[in-house]
Amino acid sequence: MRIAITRKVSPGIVNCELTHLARAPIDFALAERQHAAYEQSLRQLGCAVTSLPAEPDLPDSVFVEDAAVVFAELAIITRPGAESRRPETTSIAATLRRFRELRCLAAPATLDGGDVLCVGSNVYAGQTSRTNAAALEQIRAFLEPHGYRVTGVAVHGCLHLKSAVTQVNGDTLLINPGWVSAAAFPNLRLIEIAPAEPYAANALRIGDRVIYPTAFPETRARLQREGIRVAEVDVSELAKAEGAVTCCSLIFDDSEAVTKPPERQLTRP
Ligand code: CIR
Repeated sequence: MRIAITRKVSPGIVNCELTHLARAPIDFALAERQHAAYEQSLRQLGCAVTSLPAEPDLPDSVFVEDAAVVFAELAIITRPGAESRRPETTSIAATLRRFRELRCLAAPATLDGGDVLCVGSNVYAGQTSRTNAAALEQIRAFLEPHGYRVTGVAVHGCLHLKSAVTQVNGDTLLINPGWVSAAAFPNLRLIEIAPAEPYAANALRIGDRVIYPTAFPETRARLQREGIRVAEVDVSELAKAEGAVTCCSLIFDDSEAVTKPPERQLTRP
């Protein structure tokens, strides 16, 4: 079964971290409704949703993607680049340990899950203000023994690698070539976003569909012309917090789950 871990929107979201956007008023009640519709969309696409309660003291905690990266063999608990976000990992680790062996990043590494794009056994790690070279080394050590190839990718002008590029089907990426070089992804088919929609590269692939924001109709039409099936959601309020559709869930298959690990594997290195 496909599992989706989400977390309700924090009432503190008005104090979220912002890097590339100016602060704009967030309608909290609307953000909650939009998030509930997003969770419903995950269910409609076959996910069993584990929806964690809101964390009033952690403004950005709805963006669960940044706290972990889940692979078939293990889950990596991150050390988020923004200090205010580091406590978010505690409850995510407690949830994920039911499904995977855990590995934890340690200082000086910092990494946000939004910087990790996995395409088969290729793991691309964005080098951004949130994710550093020490993290790249640590995830390489966790993943290479399992046959993954980890490559650092330069990103400019946006928060995360997955603001600039995401996977929309088995061999196809949706990309903003202004923020990440297309040359970083040889052997993959690329669909470029519509130039008038720079934030349009973040799509959430669930099986043979993508969950996709209503805000980018020109890019949506490009996806549909390429045969990609789109389920639309309105995430206008979370977008003001620099969030998009991948950020609000951790998706994985529990048929690949391992038995609960012994305590020693949970210790930070
Ligand atoms: C932050 O700056 O950390 C949040 N306001 C937005 C995080 C969005 N996460 C993501 O794209 N993976």
